[in-house]
Parts: sequence; C-alpha cells; structure tokens
Amino acid sequence: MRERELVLDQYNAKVYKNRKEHILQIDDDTENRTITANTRSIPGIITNRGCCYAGCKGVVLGPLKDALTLTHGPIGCGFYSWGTRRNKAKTENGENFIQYCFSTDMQEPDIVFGGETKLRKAIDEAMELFHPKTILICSTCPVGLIGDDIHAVAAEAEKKYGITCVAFSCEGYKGVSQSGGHHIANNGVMRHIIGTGDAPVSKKYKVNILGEYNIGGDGWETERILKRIGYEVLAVLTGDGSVESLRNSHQADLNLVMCHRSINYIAEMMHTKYGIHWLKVNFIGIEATIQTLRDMADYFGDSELKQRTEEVIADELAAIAEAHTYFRSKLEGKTAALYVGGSRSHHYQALLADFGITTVLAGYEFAHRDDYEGRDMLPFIKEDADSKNIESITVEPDPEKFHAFLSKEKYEELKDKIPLNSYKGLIQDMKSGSIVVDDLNHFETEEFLRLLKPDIFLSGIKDKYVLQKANVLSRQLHSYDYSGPYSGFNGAINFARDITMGIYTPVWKFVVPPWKNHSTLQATLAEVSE
Ligand code: CFM
Ligand code: HCA
Repeated sequence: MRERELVLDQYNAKVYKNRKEHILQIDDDTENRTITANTRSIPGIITNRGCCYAGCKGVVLGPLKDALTLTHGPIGCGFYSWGTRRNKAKTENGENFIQYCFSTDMQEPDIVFGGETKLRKAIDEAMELFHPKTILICSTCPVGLIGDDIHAVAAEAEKKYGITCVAFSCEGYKGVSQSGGHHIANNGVMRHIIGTGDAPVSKKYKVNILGEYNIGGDGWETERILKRIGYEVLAVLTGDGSVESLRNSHQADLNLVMCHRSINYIAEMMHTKYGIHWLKVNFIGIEATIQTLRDMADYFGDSELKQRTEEVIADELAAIAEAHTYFRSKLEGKTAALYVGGSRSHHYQALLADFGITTVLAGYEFAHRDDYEGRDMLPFIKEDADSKNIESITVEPDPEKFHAFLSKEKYEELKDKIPLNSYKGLIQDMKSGSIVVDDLNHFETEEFLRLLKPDIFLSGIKDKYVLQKANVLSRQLHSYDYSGPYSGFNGAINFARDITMGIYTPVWKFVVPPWKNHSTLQATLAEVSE
C-alpha cells in the first residue's frame, strides 16, 4: 500500500470519505490530479486553520502602517493578533500604528444591549489620542451575531472627522478559514482606497507588489533588488505598506503578484478597472528570483532594462556564490515536508531545490483548488453555501484612469512566455510519489512523519510541538522563528544557514522525555478521615 492509503485506512468510513478527497499522492497519471479544497474542516479534528477575522485583520489589513485598525469585539481577538505575524514596518511621515493593539473590548452588557455606542466612543478616543487619517474597523464573531451596524458607524465617523473610515464585516465564523477574510479585505480596499489618490508619478517601470507582507523583512530585500535594477515600487500590498501609497497604486504599469491566494482578487479587479496586467512572481529561491526578474524585463521589453537585469543578477549571484556552494554541500539530498497556509508551501519548494532538498509532502491550510491545480481550472470550481457567503464584487473599467501598458497584440505574444494574469498550481510542480494534503491535521502529521521520515518539517506554531516530540527538525515558515529575510539572493542564504544549523544541531534527538524513563502518571491517595 502507498503512504496515502496507509494513513487513510486508519479512519472510520465517514472520515475516510471526507479526507480521501483532500489527500493526493502524485503519480505519473497526469489526468488524475484534482483535490478538494476550501471546504469545512471535520469537527473534532485538530486543524491548523485560523478564522476569517485573522485573514482580514491579521493578514491583509494589519500591515497598513498609517491606518488605525480597530478590532470591534472582545479583547482576546485583538490581543491574539497583536504583533504575532512579524510583518515589519518603518515609520513614515510620523505615522506607524502597527505596534499598537486597538480594540473596543466588548463586555457582556455590550453583547446584550448592542456595541455601537462603544464603537463610536472608541473612535472618538482614537481620534483624540492618535489623529489617524484612516480608521479600519474589523468585526469579530459576536458583532455579526448581535447585528451591530459597523458600516453606519464608519460612515458617521467619516462625516464627523473628515477621515477615511472603512468597516469590514469579517466575523471569524464567516467562510471556512482565513481565506474568506482575505477576500473581504480585498473588496474593502478596492472599493474605498485604491485609485483615490492623484499624486504625480514620473518614473519608468512603475510596479506594485501585491501579496508581500514583509514577514521578517522579505519585502525590503525584494525592493532592494528591484530598486537596483531601476524599478519604481509605487505600493506594496500590504507589507510595510500605507493607505497613502495604495491610493496612488492605480498608476502602475504592472502588478507583481507574490502571494496570489490572499490577493488575487485585487490583482484581477485592478486589471479590469485600470488595465494593469499582473505577473505571478516568486522571490523565494535563487532560481525563482532570477526567473521572475527576467519575466519582468520581458514584460517591459526594454533592452537597457534587460541588460541591467542581467548585470544585477550576475553581481548578486557572485556575492552569494561561496555560501551557496557551502550550504548546498551540507543540505544536498535531504528531504522536506512543507505545511503552511497558502502560497508558501509552493514558493519554498523552489528555495529548497536550490540547495538540493526534495519536497516529499506539501499542503495548504486554506488554499483553493486553483492554488493546487493552477489558475486555468478556476471556471470549474463549484460554489457552495460557504463560498457564496463571501461577497464577490465586480468593477468596471474606469473611463479616466484605464491605461493598459501592453497592447492586445503584445499581451497575446507574451502570455505564453511569462506567467501573465496566471499561475501554476503546486501539484504541477511536485514529483511523482510525493504527497499533497489539504487542511492537514495533527493525526495525519504524525502518521506521515512516521512513513515519510522527512529531515525537515516546515510549518507553524500549532504543530511544531508535534514535530519536535517526534525528534524532527521543525522550522516555522510563518514567523521564520524570528529570523529572516528569506527572500531574494541574500534571503536564500539566511534560510540555508538556519536550516543547516538546525540539521547539524539535532537537540531534540538528545532529549529523552520523562515518560520514557518512568511513569509520569503518579498520584497520592488523599487520606480518608472516618
Ligand atoms: Fe499568503 Fe502569507 Fe501564505 Fe497567507 Fe498566512 Fe503568512 Fe502563510 Mo501565515 S498571506 S497565504 S494567510 S503567503 S499569515 S504571510 S505565513 S498562513 S503561507
Ligand atoms: C494566521 C497567522 C499565521 C499564524 C502562524 C502559525 C501567521 O493564520 O492567522 O500558525 O504559526 O503567519 O502569523 O498564519
């Protein structure tokens, strides 16, 4: 039996029926590579998924440094999303709210009698203390259940203070994971922020970076390389990003899409509304970064830019050559398992391959089928009650601001050469025999560890203890275990150094858990008095 069947066979009939659709073992049959994704987790199973509020507030909106993001709900939601995602930001124009946690701290009486008064008061207090130009309100579960009209309160605040105030109905229970929250955030940013500015931009090669959240400084490393070549980065969505820069982002010539899962909605809407094409990029991995830089140069089609691109690539490669060879000699032949929320489980396979590491298992917490199978299959995704619950907005071409950089003919010529308005799926890049799992749970993690014996397991805080207890090297691919950046040329070396340190310092193998030596189930009987 193959590994997939060995794991699935342990489930009862009902769970088996569900999970068999979410686990795939890649074989040579290229026809049969479909998977079920973006559906509800099985109650009682230990999943690593988060909620809709986490996707909206924590992921997409949280990094916007000049916006005061106010969590309307009990304090736990705001507290948990306070600084845990490592999206770094530098203060600009004196404004940077991301180190704060703003919450209405709802209590029982607010749930019973309504929380709008408290929300209004919180906005007044925020204005008095911080004078923000933008306030973003994010709802948590109870707000949706009691029906507070946060959108009306936001409209009032805009009038009262002359600011931008946008409300997001991203109650945690909406959708099946963080993914619904990404979509809700994309809709609000598109409706209320993008394209509302008119600051003049003059430079050639104007790009936005979409889906780069500057975890561990990744975005800074990417921008450094782009600037060396001569690109002007108008806005980053949303790592170290600002509402101010998003307002003017509609003037770009090209949108670079790093994490498509969290932001493909905006990329597509900006294409329709402003004519801006988007290019799927990957700055994780040496070869991937080189490919992306060449794709970008092909898009602009300028010979000077192409030459400058090659010069920078050669220079950056020379600077890391020695370290690359050294770490490759240490890591070649190792195997890895990757389990993160979305895009990273795909992106990091390129970086691992740079050092000769093979991926034997990869999975996403909340990706959709197109992330696994490629964007071409989008029309075949069937909507269900959960996905219909998340609003999809449509936009029209803007008569004044529409400005396609490529002619129709040029687009047709380029689209088969570079990933324009498209992306491949993770399954398409995985080797025969490897395993793909959607919404991997802790039971399956333990079982696949036993069967596949990967040298490294890259995932997150919720399962790292499972891995460490199994004596397997775990690195957190969400937070980078407080290291980074891992993007671009220098980032690749940082990553290889961290992995090498872990592999050659196998501390967990030397720790003997106390229950292996003696029984830890000890108790004393209380004396019974007569
Ligand atoms: Fe995109 Fe991300 Fe990811 Fe994501 Fe996330 Fe993240 Fe992630 Mo954690 S936006 S899908 S919702 S690349 S927070 S920066 S690490 S699960 S793989
Ligand atoms: C989230 C954020 C998270 C969690 C990380 C983890 C992040 O999904 O709400 O589970 O280790 O990257 O901070 O994905």
